[in-house]
Amino acid sequence: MDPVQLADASRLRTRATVLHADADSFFAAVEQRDKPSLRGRPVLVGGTGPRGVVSTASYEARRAGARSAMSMSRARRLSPAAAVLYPRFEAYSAYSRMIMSALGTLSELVEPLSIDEAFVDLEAGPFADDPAGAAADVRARIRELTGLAVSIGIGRTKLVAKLASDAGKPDGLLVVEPAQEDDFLLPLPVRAVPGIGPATAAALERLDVRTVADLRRQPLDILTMTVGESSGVNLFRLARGIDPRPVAVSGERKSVGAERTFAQDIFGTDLIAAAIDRVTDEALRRLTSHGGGARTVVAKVRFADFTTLTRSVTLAQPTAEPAELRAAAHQAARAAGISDSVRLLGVSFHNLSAHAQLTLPWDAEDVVPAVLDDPPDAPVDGAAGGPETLRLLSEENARPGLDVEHDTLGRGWVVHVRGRQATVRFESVDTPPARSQVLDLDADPLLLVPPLTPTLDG
Ligand code: TTP
Ligand code: MG
Repeated sequence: MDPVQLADASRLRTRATVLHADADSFFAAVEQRDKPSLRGRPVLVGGTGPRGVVSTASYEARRAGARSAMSMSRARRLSPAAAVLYPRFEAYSAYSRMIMSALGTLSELVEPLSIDEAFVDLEAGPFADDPAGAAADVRARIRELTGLAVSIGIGRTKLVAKLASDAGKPDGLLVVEPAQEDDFLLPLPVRAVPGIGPATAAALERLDVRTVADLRRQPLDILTMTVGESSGVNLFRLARGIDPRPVAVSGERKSVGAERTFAQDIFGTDLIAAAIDRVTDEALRRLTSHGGGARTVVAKVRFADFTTLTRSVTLAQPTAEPAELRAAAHQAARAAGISDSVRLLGVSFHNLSAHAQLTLPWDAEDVVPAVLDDPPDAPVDGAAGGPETLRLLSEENARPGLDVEHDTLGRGWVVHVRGRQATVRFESVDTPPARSQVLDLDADPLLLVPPLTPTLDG
């Protein structure tokens, strides 16, 4: 493609009608919402063990230098006053659903990118003539429904919309009109541009290219020689704000996996374990090419008599770590109670997460024993323990931030547990902030409970 043709692609859309929304410090903001005593205070969410990694830091903790993907120990040193909390994915998913559904009122075309982020094509809805008004309304609506701040950027392309929402953070709304695009883009550092990773940025730095303006001065052949043909063409376009990608309701994959029917039925622990490994290898290859990690691993087993069982294992947090996923696949297969000849084995990954690889490594101490869940379609045969329903809080299963309930004191969250002494704050989304209280778990048992989550019908 010659440069003229490349530039033509930019004329696809003439108005700034691509909207990008991204919640501010999402996990930490949900924690501050659900835990009133933490509002306005530094919060770190992530692995809480000695080798844990930060998933996100509240803006109060960011002011002290704490960041996503930093080791938790370093973040704690930078922000010693921070509350350090273990992630509660159930709560984040519920808040995410609320945000996505509010965005759905703007247009039929909503493309979620991650748990707290989506593109919306305003041309496909009633607000194409008033993008800024639509954005202000939806931000107010999301705040009312969830209490969360979502930053919004609007531009003619996905590239500009995304950069604009970043530039407006926190709690920002920035519309970049087509005529302002160059003024907005040219001074930005190339590292800020989505799609330019650290390796490409380093290669560009060797050409003295640091800003988008520097990048725009590079001829196409220099770029393709430096970073290869397709990345070079891509950089050439990005530098000119050319991004013809449409907002697409992505047929987002719900799962990836692999299965194998054997030419001859197999039996025996070793053979079956080896077969599980081979099927898992294939499933892992597909997961890797999908990108990201998974939280639930399902094993499917068909016996010689054609009865088929599925069993799943849900991990405490999504992971892209092959060893962890493999162990879960074996655990799920064992739960199916293989004792007979097997015709078919399948392994699939569900609850896929784009961020999983960034949250690694979780420390061994962070790994809550996997929950075995019994899929509703699976015959109940007692081979697998059913889903755990009632769990009493103890030193072993305690993680800071988890929800608990007391007979008379009501709902609260775990600060920490030492021996049989639990420190808890009895507060929740619409109570006043509470002081921490120390309870003796023998006298005052506490139940671990699922988060109270916001719902669309109030
Ligand atoms: P982001 O939107 O990248 O980050 P954020 O919402 O915490 O902060 P902001 O958008 O204001 O800059 O990611 C959304 C959530 O995804 C984040 O709250 C936690 C999770 N996450 C990880 O678990 N690991 C990571 O490395 C990153 C970047 C995010
Ligand atoms: Mg965010």
